[in-house]
Amino acid sequence: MKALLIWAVLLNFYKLPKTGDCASTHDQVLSIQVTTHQQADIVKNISSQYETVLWSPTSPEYIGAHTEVHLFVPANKLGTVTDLLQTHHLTHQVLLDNTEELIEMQTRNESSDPRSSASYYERYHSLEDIYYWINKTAQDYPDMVKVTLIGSSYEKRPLYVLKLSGRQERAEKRAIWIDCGIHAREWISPAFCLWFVQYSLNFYNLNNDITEMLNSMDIYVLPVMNPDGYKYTWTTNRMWRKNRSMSKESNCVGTDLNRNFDANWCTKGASNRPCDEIYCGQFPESEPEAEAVANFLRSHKDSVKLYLSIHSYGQMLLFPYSCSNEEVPNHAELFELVQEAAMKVRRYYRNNYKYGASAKTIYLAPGGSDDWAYNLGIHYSFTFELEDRGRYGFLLPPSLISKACNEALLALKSIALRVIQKTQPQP
Ligand code: 9B3
Ligand code: ZN
Ligand code: ZN
Repeated sequence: MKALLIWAVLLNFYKLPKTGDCASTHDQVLSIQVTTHQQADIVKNISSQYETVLWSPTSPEYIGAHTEVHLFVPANKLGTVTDLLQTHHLTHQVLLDNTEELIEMQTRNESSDPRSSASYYERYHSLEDIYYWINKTAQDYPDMVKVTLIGSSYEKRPLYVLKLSGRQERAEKRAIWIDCGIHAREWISPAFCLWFVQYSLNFYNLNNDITEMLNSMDIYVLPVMNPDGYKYTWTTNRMWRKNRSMSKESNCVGTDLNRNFDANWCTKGASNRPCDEIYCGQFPESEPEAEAVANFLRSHKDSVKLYLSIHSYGQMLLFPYSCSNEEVPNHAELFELVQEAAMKVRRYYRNNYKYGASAKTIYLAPGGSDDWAYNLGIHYSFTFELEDRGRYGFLLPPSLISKACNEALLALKSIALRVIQKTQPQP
């Protein structure tokens, strides 16, 4: 009898925090299972109100009848949002029950760290710190690193590219381009660029793959393509995606740099409304960040053989087209490359990456940098979506940086070495 009573009490206590009207005191990320078109409309509606931020998919228009939706909900709106979900028979789980704590953990100790220690690469860094790191890296490896200014952001911050070169002189060197940080909140992306540069410089002449890569190709690395947005995620809003340009027609800020390139620009999968997360901008390359990258690639298009853009999250190795359901002429070849890379990641890290043409693997979306680079003539063009699949999403803890970067590095090396073989200059 007594035991029964205790059970009853325990069960009730267990239930208490789960009931819809008892709002959490923390900002949360919910995973919502949509199964009908009517539910899709409800979730689209919720996701454009209540100060929520859609994590996945990127825009309400990508929500369909069978979409798993990841939605950030601020603490003071949780009651309202979960009530609405219940009313419409939408099931949900709490993915993250306290995002403030996670954010705090990712930004702690940042300014006090020794900038050379190995653990430097297992933390996230402020924009100021990354600028310092760029300078320091160039000074420490004067024979292998050159820094070039390729333009500046809307708020006039410099866009620096590191050019990594092996110590072997070769005529007519081919090149690889890697950009990180197109989207501000995808912090693992700049972290990967730093990781990659550090790895390349440390293991040149020690690891065969990286040695071969640097001896046959120059590697251009843009660590933060969207510095204004990145800065904003550190100071004001961790969930920010776009750049920070002001629009003339509206009070909303920011253009999606990955919708601003001239590849079926602003057709289905992008938006012409400045308030939207996938706003395409006023015209192709209207944004100084996109224009700077496009100008650089146009002037290096004969040497650059491999284009790579790093994003998160979702664990995918993608190639063109994203802006059309059409297959590119070398679809089969690109498919083989990502398939092999994903297979290696599965084997060595026991982790699954999806792979394929973007439009079919993720969603139809125009104006992306990889499609544009492909049409420019860089026929090995890829977008990587790094870890994870939604456990932490954009708030991947620092302790998981090394695994995320190592597996992406493995995929990159796999693809790059193949491209080196395939683009061997004919004597
Ligand atoms: C989008 C486009 Cl437009 C592309 N060409 N390649 C990849 C993507 C997916 C990323 C995006 O911008 O939405 C995922 Se964050
Ligand atoms: Zn809180
Ligand atoms: Zn992205």
